[in-house]
Amino acid sequence: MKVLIGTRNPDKLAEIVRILGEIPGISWVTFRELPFPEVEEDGRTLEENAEKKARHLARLTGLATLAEDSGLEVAALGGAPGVRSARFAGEGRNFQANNEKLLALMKGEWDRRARFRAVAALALPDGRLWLREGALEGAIASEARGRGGFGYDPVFVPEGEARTLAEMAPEEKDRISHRRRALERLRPVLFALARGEPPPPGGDPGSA
Ligand code: ITT
Repeated sequence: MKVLIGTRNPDKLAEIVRILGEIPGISWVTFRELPFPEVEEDGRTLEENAEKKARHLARLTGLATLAEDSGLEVAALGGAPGVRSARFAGEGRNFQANNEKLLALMKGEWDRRARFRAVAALALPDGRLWLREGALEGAIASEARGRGGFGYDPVFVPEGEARTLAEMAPEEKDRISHRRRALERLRPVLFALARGEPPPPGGDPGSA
């Protein structure tokens, strides 16, 4: 069974492929083999955007599609940037500008609690859909540190850690990440579909 990984963000794609690894009976298709167009992310929640991306690309390509929407929720900012994380500092999706804006807004703020959230969606061309969520709790650092990862990793310190995610090795981030947690919850669905067994519940046919 072919499964399209419906992200055009190469950093995210690398993490998804690393986390899911090989699943017998599944071959991954990415935007490199099948350059699909960008899906407009106009939902009010990560769930809405993940579902929209997965359903839209499954319809367009005729392939089972795994998409994911993720974001950083900062308590002192009322949950911002949240669903707007990619474009926090403007349309250009500039990671450094986003981090600078966030650190400026958080300057002098004592409540530094934050959480990464990821919602993974798997859509089949027949309209069935599974949504699974994962989160990683932590805090916003006082300055950017580290060169690994992407996005807000240099300014995010996971709970119980002193280092930012960007200071960790990729495998260390993968062990605890919001993305990991969401994808692990989707793995049983992928396994079952690949084997032709009845998949776990949650395959809402919705409006295909
Ligand atoms: P696709 O829609 O093509 O998947 P995207 O980058 O636009 O790519 P999102 O809309 O889900 O993806 O935006 C997620 C943003 O949230 C991402 O650009 C980062 O700014 C941030 N983010 C998500 N996961 C992250 C992580 O693990 N580390 C750092 N930042 C992350």
